[in-house]
Amino acid sequence: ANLSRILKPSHGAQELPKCPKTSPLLGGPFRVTFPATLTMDDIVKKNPYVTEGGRYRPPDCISSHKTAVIIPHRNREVHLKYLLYYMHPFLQRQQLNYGIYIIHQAGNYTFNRAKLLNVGFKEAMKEEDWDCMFFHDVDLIPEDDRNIYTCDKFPKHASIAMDKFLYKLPYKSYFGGVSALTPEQYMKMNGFPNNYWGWGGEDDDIAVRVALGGMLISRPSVLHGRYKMIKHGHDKGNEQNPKRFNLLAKTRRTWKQDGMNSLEYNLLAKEHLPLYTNITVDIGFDN
Ligand code: UDH
Repeated sequence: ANLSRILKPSHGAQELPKCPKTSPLLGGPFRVTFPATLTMDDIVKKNPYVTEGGRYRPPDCISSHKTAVIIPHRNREVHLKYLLYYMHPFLQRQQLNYGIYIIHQAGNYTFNRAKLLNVGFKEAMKEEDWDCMFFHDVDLIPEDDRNIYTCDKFPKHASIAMDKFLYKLPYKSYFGGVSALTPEQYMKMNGFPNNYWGWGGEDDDIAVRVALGGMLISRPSVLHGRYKMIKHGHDKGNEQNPKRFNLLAKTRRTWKQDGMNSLEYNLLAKEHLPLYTNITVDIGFDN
């Protein structure tokens, strides 16, 4: 008898086929609303295949994509709830292996989005060999299934058509909101800057670093890269950064010294919650 047939496992991942190139589960555009009574528990119940830490792999096929979604966060619990409500089913319809990480800045010092994203990259890569990192503001909800959460040949800016900017790029080199890089692309630009405290500038710095790393910016179709921003006011502890223009003028001279290779922080907690991995971090303050 054929030995391989005898030894064939009766169950397990080996028997699953590869997922198709384009997921048959994709819809097109969908309407984003914010149901008032929604709870985290409702979201858990709606996502039975999501495992501890907010991980998922398709139950019926082998995905060739491993995407980590990295979300910088402090004091936006309501936004987080709505983002998770949409994000889990959205990524599942794309048939991706994925994990969701919330990088929570501890304490009341000035917020630092880019440094939190560096921490997210480092901590997520310690857990898994992700092949694509989506850096994702908590208040941006994708509105079309064809906005595929995989990486491109170049760093990708995904949130190119936000409702708040009338579904257009606000300016040509805009790189804020949602972007996606492979670990190789990320390391090529020494990650993101650590020294932008407060609101503004870090996204433009990142765009400059992409160019300094010898890369271009990739974008989805303007029909697909659509996002709804959850309306909010200015956050306490994230006031406009008056130093941002000075910092931005120096990026060319500083990027090789400031970034992943100079990242320092204190990990306070890592929790594998039902819908996401929560990383609480002390990232210090501006000095
Ligand atoms: N973030 C937090 N907590 C904060 C500040 C920022 O979680 O206190 C995160 C969050 O993921 C957010 C991202 O950092 O989506 C970017 O910050 P932001 O939302 O403040 O930036 P944005 O440009 O808003 O979206 C600027 C304030 C707009 C006020 C408009 C009043 N009409």
